[in-house]
Amino acid sequence: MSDQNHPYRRATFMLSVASLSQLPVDEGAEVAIVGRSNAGKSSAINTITGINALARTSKTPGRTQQINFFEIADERRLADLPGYGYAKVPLRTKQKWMKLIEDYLQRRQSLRGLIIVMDCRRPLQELDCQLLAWCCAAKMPVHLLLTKADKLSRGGAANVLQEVRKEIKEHFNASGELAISAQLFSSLKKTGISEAHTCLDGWLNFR
Ligand SMILES: Nc1nc2c(ncn2[C@@H]2O[C@H](COP(=O)(O)OP(=O)(O)OP(=O)(O)O)[C@@H](O)[C@H]2O)c(=O)[nH]1
Ligand SMILES: [Mg+2]
Repeated sequence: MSDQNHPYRRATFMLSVASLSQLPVDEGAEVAIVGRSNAGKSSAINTITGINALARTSKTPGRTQQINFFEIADERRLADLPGYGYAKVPLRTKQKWMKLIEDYLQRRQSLRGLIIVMDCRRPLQELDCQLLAWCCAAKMPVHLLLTKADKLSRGGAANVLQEVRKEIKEHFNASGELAISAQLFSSLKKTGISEAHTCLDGWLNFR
């Protein structure tokens, strides 16, 4: 599929939910974008779809406090989850978000995979690892998007990618039976888009 003609450019905002009783019908295929607060999740959605203001981004961490759904095609969705781990929000709010994320992950039948977005300067933080461990236990496919790659030199970014792949192999996927992939990405420089599309194409059945 050529870069200009990908299905993601037809994405539209569906709805925003603050509780799981409001989730869209659990049918078809869905991919969730998760990660630490301020990692660049919403920016990645905009870059992947090529639609600038589709998902709201912010310099203030903790901007996305609800689950935002985007429809790519009939019964194919992306879900932008609230970021976890932001230190400055009150504990109760933090717990509420974490619970929303966990409940969503546990009950969502149409979930085909998780894109875990990590700032490539701070990959595999504690909560990322907790989430990865959960995915391994649930045999949920994961794609690690190491974003803000523009903040590192080319060689530095390549090293991070290599390190992350090594960590995954050693600590999370020793048997090699799980589908965990990783890539570099930059919303600023618009790099890594086609690699991300290839992953989504597989999960959302666009092949
Ligand atoms: N240099 C650079 N900055 C980025 C990149 N992606 C995101 N940012 C910046 O990082 C900040 C956070 O981006 P968001 O996309 O809002 O992050 P988020 O993960 O959705 O944040 P929450 O919704 O608060 O959890 C913004 O100031 C973005 O402009 C990138 O690839 N490169
Ligand atoms: Mg966001």
